[in-house]
Parts: sequence; structure tokens; C-alpha cells
Amino acid sequence: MAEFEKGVVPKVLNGTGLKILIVHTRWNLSIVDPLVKGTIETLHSAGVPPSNILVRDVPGAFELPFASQQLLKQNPDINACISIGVLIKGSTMHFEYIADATCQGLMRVGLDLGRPVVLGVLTCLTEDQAFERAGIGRQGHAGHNHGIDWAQAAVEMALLNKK
Ligand code: RBF
Repeated sequence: MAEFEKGVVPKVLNGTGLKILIVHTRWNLSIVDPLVKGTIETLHSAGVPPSNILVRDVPGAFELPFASQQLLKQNPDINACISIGVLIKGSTMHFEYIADATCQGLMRVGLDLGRPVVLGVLTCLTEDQAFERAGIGRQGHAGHNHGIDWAQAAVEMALLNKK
């Protein structure tokens, strides 16, 4: 259990029969891709079949709330949405504005629609921080793929919503 001390303590979850939406950005795709892969593999491990996972992409993080909202509305049988993106701080204020709007927007979508939306958005100060959080860190520090936690959160919240 020690390795989970600072992170999510996973539960054994049965996602059989759940339908999950993944919306991911094309910005920072080399980091987003392994995060999506980690998410999908964990959904499979939890029993969610490949045919029940819908994957869609959008340009950047700012588009995630709107796309998540529309896709959830268009697909009423989806039990949870995982919105995935990577924001890396640049030299202007863009990072702060996009990060804030994206996080607030995703929370609003979940509460407005009454369906779980998982915040799969990394907000990193450096590229290296993002690599580590996607499990592809350099120089022997592969890190931890946060997609694993996002998938587990989505299954847990979807099951909670179904009760
Ligand atoms: N989108 C991301 O997903 N990650 C980023 O790190 C990111 N950085 C951006 C930096 C600047 C200066 C701009 C203009 C856009 C950035 N975007 C980023 C794209 C943004 O989320 C959105 O797709 C565009 O602003 C179009 O609405």
C-alpha cells in the first residue's frame, strides 16, 4: 500500500456494463497519448469492454468542457466522461486562464448534467513534470501514469451515480 500513500488508494471496482466517454486534446499529444492509453488499459482491467469506450478528440484544453457537455448530451447512455489534456506553463498568462476556465467548466458540466466528469487535465510548470505524470519521465524517473487514477475515478463515480 505504501506506493499509494500520496495518491489514490484504489478500490476493486467492477465496471462491467458501464459506458465511458474519453475526450482528449490534440495539444501536447505526445504526453496526452500515453495518458489516454493508461486510462483505457485501466478501464479494461476494471471490466469495461473496448466497445463501451467512446474516444473523441478536440484541439485544446479550452475546448474540453464544451465537447464533454455536447457528447454527454448526445449520448445519454454514457455513465461517465474522462476529459484529458495537458497544460504546460508558458511565458504569458495563458496557462492560468485556460487552466482555470477548463477546470471550472468541467466541474460545471458534471454538476449541470448530473453525470460524473473526471478532471484528467495536468497543469504543469515544465514538460518534465508532465512526462512524469504520464509515466514517461526521463532519466530513470518514469513516474506514474495518472490515466490509471482517472479511469478508476470514472468507474467509481459511474457506479455511485447508478445506485
Ligand atoms: N491547449 C492545451 O491543451 N495545452 C496547452 O498547453 C495550451 N497552451 C496554449 C498556449 C497559448 C498561448 C494558446 C493561444 C493556446 C494554448 N492552448 C493549449 C490551446 C487552447 O486550449 C485552445 O485550444 C485554443 O485557445 C483555442 O480555443
